Amino acid sequence: MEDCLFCKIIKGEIPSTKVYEDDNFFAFKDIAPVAPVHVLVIPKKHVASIAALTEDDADVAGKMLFAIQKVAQELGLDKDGYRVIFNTGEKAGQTVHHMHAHILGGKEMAWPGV
Ligand code: DGP
Repeated sequence: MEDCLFCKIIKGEIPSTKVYEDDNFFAFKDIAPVAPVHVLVIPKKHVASIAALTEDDADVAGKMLFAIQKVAQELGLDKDGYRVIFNTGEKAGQTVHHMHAHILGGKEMAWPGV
C-alpha cells in the first residue's frame, strides 16, 4: 500500500528501530512507548486491521501469534509476562491502519486497563 506508514517502515523508506524481521513479519520499537518495552509487530502483507481479515489472510493471521511469541522471547519478556494489544477501529484507538500488535512489557500492569 503506497501511502501506508507501516508499509513504508517495512520498506525502509521511513526509519525505525528494528527488533525482528522474517519473511512475513517486521517488529520495531514504538515511537511513543507507554511501557519500558513497547514494540510493534506487523505483517509484511498489508491488512488494515483484525476487522479487515479475510480467509485469504488465515496463514498470516495464524503465524502472527508465533511471531509475537518469538519477539517477546527475544526481548526476554516471557519470564515475567507481557501484554499484547491489537487496537481495532476508531473507538479502540487505532490510528495506523495496518494491522499491528503492541507488545508491552517490563513493568507491572493493572487489569482491567480500559
Ligand atoms: P495504534 O494507536 O494502535 O494505531 O498504534 C499505532 C502506534 O504506532 C502508536 O503507538 C505510535 C506508533 N507509531 C506511529 N507512527 C510511528 C512511526 O513513524 N514510527 C514508529 N516507530 N512508531 C510509530
